Amino acid sequence: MLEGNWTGASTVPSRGLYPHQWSWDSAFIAIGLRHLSPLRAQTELETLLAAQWGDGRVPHIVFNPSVPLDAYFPSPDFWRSSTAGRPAGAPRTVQTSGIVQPPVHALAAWLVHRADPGLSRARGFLARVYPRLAAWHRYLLHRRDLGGGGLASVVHPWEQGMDNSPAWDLPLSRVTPAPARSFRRADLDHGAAEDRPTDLDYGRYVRLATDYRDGGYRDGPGGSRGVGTGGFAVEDPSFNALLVASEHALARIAAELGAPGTARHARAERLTAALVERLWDPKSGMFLCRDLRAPAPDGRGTLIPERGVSGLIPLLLPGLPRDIVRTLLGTVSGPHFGLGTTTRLVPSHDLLGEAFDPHRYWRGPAWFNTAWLVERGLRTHAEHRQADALRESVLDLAEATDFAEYVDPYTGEACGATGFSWTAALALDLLHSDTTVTADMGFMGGNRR
Ligand code: 9WN
Repeated sequence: MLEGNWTGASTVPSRGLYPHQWSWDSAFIAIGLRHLSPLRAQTELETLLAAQWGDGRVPHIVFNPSVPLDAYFPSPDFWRSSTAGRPAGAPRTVQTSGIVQPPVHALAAWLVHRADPGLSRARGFLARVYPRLAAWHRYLLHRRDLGGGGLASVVHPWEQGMDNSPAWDLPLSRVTPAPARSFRRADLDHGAAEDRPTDLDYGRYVRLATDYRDGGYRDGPGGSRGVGTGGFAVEDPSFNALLVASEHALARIAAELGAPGTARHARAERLTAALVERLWDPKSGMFLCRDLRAPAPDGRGTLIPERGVSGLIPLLLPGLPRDIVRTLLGTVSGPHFGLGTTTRLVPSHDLLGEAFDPHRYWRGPAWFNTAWLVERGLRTHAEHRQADALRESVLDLAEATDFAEYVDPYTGEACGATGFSWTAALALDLLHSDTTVTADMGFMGGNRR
């Protein structure tokens, strides 16, 4: 399947629905591909990073020029990266989107390197990707610290990767939708309308992206009042936890290249502390998103009262305080997510939440990338029995659904596209994975320092 979705320099998430290169998909794909072909895994990341902008951002889509414009919306003529994105340093020769996706890339680069260190050294893989990854993290930590509290913000639901999560309903309600007749969705040519976001949600996605583009993709200044340029600014636990994991990976990459990684590890620890300080909600027993645009007297925005799988992903971090780990473990298997009791894979949204829908995009179904992240998290904290069970479910369901994009969390019924690349890649990774990792090592391998 991964062979079939390979285009020569990268892998499409799915042939029909997503016919270009996507940023966080490529990172997950590389993590699986490393077991088949370390060379292709390296190439996957190199192709993505070659489309990096001058300001450091790694675009969420790199467009394939041979795919017709109407195959996916929003297409290159919507984003206009090489013109509207010039002030932010968009490349001239390749068309991209102007928003980002979660920073899984340094983590992927480190894991890819470790799959075949000899090939990696011979090709100078880490030496070539390191400066780009460092610039990418700099962009997120400086230009995107819109709340001024040390975390990166997302300015569009597509940036966080869980596009239609009920967590966005409140911040999106303040965004005036673009008129439905002003754009044509392509996703409904491939997916069932009742499983996909509504037209109203799409109108809001389009408005936010249009405004960002028309402002030259400029990011707002940081500051305690959460001032940015657009109508949507959210601090998300999964996005920031992945940034922490990637910072630790970058430290290991630096050390491998002969530079000390200590400062980066220290930065990752500070980020972890900011994550806890700004997003941990003891009442919910998990991390929540912070809406920086919500009016609040202290200017810090407010926590969004929706439990999404995003709030469980920090489990990935070995440096999380012990009491938080214990609480999170209870939440994963408790009534809101039901892992090991009522659900087969971790649902994307609270089973007991009003918005829960087992089939609609990111409003309840289970995805394989979040299952993989939770499995790695359980493993990191030595919850091997639960991790083994989740690993089995991923392997069973990936095969039984012909590598579905996502599944009904209760029944495992296939939803969305089939032949979905990260489903195959991450199942492959779990097939090959080390099931004996310890909290001290984390799943990245090697000592933490
Ligand atoms: C918008 C490619 C991407 C994933 C996202 C998923 C979906 C796109 C869409 O597909 O988003 O980026 O058109 O819905 O939500 O996580 O990266 O697989």
